[in-house]
Amino acid sequence: MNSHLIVIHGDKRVPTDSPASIVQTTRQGNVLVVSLHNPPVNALGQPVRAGLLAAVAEADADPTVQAVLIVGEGKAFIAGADIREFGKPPVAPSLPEVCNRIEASSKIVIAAIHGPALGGGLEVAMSAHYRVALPAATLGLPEVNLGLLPGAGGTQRAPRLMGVQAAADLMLSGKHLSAKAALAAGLVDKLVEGGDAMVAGLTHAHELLATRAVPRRTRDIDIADKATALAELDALAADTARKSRGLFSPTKIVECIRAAVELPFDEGIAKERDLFVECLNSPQRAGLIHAFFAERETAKIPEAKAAAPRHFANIAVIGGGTMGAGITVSALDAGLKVTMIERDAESIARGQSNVEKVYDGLIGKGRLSAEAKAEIMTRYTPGISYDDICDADLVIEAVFEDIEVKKAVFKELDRVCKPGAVLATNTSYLDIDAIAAATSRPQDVIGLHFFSPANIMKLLEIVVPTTVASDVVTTAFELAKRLKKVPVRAGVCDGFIGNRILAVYKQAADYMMEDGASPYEIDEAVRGFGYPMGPFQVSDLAGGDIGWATRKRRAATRDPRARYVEVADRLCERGWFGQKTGRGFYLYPHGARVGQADPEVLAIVDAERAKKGITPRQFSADDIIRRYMAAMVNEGAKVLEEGIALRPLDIDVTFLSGYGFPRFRGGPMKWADMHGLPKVLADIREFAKEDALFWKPAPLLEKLVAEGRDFETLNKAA
Ligand code: 3H9
Repeated sequence: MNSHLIVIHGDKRVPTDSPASIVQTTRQGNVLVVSLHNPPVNALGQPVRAGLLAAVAEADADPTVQAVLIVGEGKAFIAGADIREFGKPPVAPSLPEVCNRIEASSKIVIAAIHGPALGGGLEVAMSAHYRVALPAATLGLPEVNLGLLPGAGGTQRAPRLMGVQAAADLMLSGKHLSAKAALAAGLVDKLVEGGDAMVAGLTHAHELLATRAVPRRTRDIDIADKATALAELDALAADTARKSRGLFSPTKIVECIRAAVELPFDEGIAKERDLFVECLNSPQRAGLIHAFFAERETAKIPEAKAAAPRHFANIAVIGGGTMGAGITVSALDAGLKVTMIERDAESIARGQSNVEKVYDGLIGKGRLSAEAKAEIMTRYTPGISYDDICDADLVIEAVFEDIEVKKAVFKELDRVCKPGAVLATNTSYLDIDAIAAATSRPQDVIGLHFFSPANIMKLLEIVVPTTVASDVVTTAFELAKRLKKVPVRAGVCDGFIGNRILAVYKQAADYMMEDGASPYEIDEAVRGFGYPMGPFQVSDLAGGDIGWATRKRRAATRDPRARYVEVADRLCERGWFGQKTGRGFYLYPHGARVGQADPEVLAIVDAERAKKGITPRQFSADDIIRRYMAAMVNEGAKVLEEGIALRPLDIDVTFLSGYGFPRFRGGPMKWADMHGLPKVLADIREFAKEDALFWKPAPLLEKLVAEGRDFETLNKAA
């Protein structure tokens, strides 16, 4: 018995320095089985680390132990470091220390992997001397997705086990390898088809002991052909710097791998530690980890406690245009049956062809077989009569964005659909309370706002009208899960969460354009912030006519005192709707997808300025971002205080998943917290000197600043 004092609980022996049930050691003959039980995913929190350290010490001190087997209970082997600990003061023992101790053990150590072995989880496995996997195992080093690098020896051990290129690919992509792929890559020694981790691990341990196997330490493996590896790393470093678009950790990962090739193991580990700490302290880590948890929080809604989802298997989609077809593909991909309804034979043929086009595209790229497409299409039924959907469990309307057209559709749905069917509208702006009121069953009506292309975009705004039943809301969240979407609960208002806030920061961009910044300067500044595109490029991609229709619809209710920029209207009047017409804010000669600056657009902007007597002034990239973000955050705060969004994190996820907001900044509200709410409010007050109506500070923002709080306090309170 060693100094960590092992207490006997029945046949379970539990280290006293870890909570009783988290790390358990059991003797199976001469093998010490160390099983981790830290639900939900066996993350390597402090008690787990302490328990592992104690278990190895126990094994080393006990001459009757000849092998150690590490297994995880539940679904995961180990999903990595406990992400919730990052940003808090570190508590010993550190994970690198635990991994080094496992590797140094005088007894052979085997890891038996039956589920996710990710990040620190794979680092533990790579520190073991032997690895066996079951078919459901997934192995990866996804730290890059959290703004980190593998910091417990992963950058040094993975290249030794699987080669420099494969290890770099694993770490830079963050992808998870299947058990088979991990075997092929040399990450595991053996794939066992049947049984559980304990049986597979014990069997392997006994086989190893029978052959008198000794500890086989990954640190002792030589990296072959170092000269070639270093040349490959030079190319990789250049490629990574180009592709990582402002991300911090990918280039550091490459530096660590270089250290693995050039330096002795312990020096490589020291280098990895330094660079890991740099990543840990970077704001990108905070933003990316916020995004990770926020995406899991949005499904936690008040209705979940009150009501189980309704059953659904048969979906109906009304409308076969771009949106309807995208929604249909999304549902078919999730294994659901879909009936698509259009008004006549010609329209439904077009709808079906829109669906088939998606699959044919995948076949063309070699990502789908013709047989797989045929199987998918057996679940698709075209129809031109509402009576064809009397059995549908859930209907999604995706017709023309006009309230009267939508109300007429819902009257028909009310007439034909079975009692209890969920009736959803895909409107992106309209009043869903009014649509619900057009039926005799407003409790069944909800908004499902998909984003285009609906089969690809992750965001699904679930818009909850006042009259809807709780189980309809939970059904919508269940559907999102089936479709692998990121759901966000929103209340009813013009534009819900996303488009409402978008309309305001787009306005701020228009004001800057009229006051002196060119649309190209604004787009460049926004790209520099981390967006893939600027607002004027987005407008050209979406089609200028869409925004034009919205502006016309809003014209009657627009505050007459509000400033209105007419540049986009001038372009639309000329038929310049963006990419699809060959010009918009940019020129797209010969169908080009990347636009060129257009002097005629600049002349139109100048003419508009002159008309209003505006003398153009300079805006730096920083000026542009300050206004752009202040408008976004201020409207976000208004959306929160009106209860349109449940929590600031719901706004963050909306913009991360649906509007291209740079993930490493965590979302607009997280950005505001990190930037400092007092600074955001001070900017708004300064801008209000020019236009007090537009730059009216949200009372919630003022309140938070006055109380010294931030948006995170609201996330925590919810
Ligand atoms: C790392 O290891 C750094 C080291 O290299 C160096 C250290 C020095 N920690 O996703 P799910 C929670 S960095 C804490 O819904 P699934 C999650 O929030 C880490 N919590 O389930 C959720 O909680 P709740 C590298 C974690 O079945 C619950 O578990 N590892 C962690 O769809 C269920 O999660 C990664 O990046 C964690 N590490 O997917 C892996 N992981 O129920 C991150 C999960 O309260 N994890 N939670 O909402 C994943 O990719 C997925 O969670 C996994 C399961 C595939 C494992």
